[in-house]
Amino acid sequence: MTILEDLEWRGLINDCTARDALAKRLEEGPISLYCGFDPTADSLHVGNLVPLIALRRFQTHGHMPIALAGGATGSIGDPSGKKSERQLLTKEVLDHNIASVKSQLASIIDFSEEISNTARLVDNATWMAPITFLDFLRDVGKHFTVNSMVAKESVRARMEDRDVGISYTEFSYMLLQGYDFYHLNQAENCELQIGGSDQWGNITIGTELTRKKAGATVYGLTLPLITNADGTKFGKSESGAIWLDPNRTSVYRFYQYFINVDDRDVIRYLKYFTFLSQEEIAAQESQHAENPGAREAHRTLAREMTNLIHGEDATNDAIKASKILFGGGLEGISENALRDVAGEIPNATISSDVLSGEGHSLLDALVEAGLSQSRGQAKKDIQGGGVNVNNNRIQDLQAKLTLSDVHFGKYILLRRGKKNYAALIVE
Ligand code: 383
Repeated sequence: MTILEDLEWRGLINDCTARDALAKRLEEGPISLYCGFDPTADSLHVGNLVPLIALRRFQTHGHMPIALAGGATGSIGDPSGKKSERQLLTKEVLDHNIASVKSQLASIIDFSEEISNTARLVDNATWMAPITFLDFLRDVGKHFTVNSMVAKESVRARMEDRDVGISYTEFSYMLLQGYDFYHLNQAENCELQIGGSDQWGNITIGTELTRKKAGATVYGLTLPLITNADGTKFGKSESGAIWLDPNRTSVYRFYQYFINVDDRDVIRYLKYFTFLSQEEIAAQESQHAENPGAREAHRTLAREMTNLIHGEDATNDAIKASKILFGGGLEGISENALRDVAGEIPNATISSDVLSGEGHSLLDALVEAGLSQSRGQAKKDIQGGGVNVNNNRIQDLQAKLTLSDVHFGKYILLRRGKKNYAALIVE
């Protein structure tokens, strides 16, 4: 399969300029292509993954991906898909965001020197910052009529909402992105820009500018914006966006997000996000149709995604943490996994002095951790056989918690019934 056939089969082509000519060009030999990411936060989120992973798909087919971090464009703010004007970021915030986003970009595509089509990372501030306003107006602005610019979806939507409007600053954004494409074509021989469907207007400004200024043909390809079958926004959970940075979204939550995707979405997402082959996905599809309750396809999706972003060790931790929160034993758990478990459930602190020597009454601990309303209730809970310490059932009313119950010097896991967990954090 060619790269375009692969993308097509995965449902990843939304729109494309001169598709046949692009197909022909791709057959002739490797090309350089790019996708841009603005450092509007200090982490990318799963919504950025489709184009980023697509860069890697092109790379696997021998092409040369360029990831662009928008040091310049990020200081302006893309109006595409935004209902209102963005808050300008301060220089300090931008610098911090750019550094973080750059390192995330570098984790998905292959930057190793050994391969001939090694990836590149560029920052548009490098070439944008030195350009003067006058030069920009003369060399770039002159090629576009305001008439055509206001017709672009990103601007039109904001012009129609008269109360909100659009600043001259954001209005100019498309020209900055357009200039990037021209620049990368001249400097890096870049011939294709990809992005989400929200980027179509900005991408076609670039193809047009490159044709007008250099007489060169370059291509644009957009990928679909992902929608969940239930109509909710992909990549958002109750607690906000699913970020790639594990400090913002724990690896456990990241894994769980994909485990919990709607049954109707799981096969589609395997196609969008993983590198599994057509045959492998077909096998997942028939398994899923036969026995959806086994959630094999979900597990595959969650594992593949977590592996890609966080690596194998963290993925195994997340799987282990998931098992524990569904009643599994703590054997072989790593400190990170247990930390993630503790982060997901209510907790109470307990001093290590209380646990030393004789230890601390489990009855009291259940009350302190908020799992039982009173000592009396705690007794009933234990007698009923529903109380677990570190997921081992305890039926002795006299049971004490001691230092030997503490994992990694810090955690004791309590559970009442099937689902009520609490962590005792030892201090
Ligand atoms: C900047 C300069 C360029 C080319 C692109 C850019 C960034 C672009 C943009 N992209 C979004 C972003 O950064 O704003 N103007 O958050 C998102 N992308 C990708 C994809 C997506 C888009 O990073 O659809 C989702 O992730 O294109 O919204 O020369």
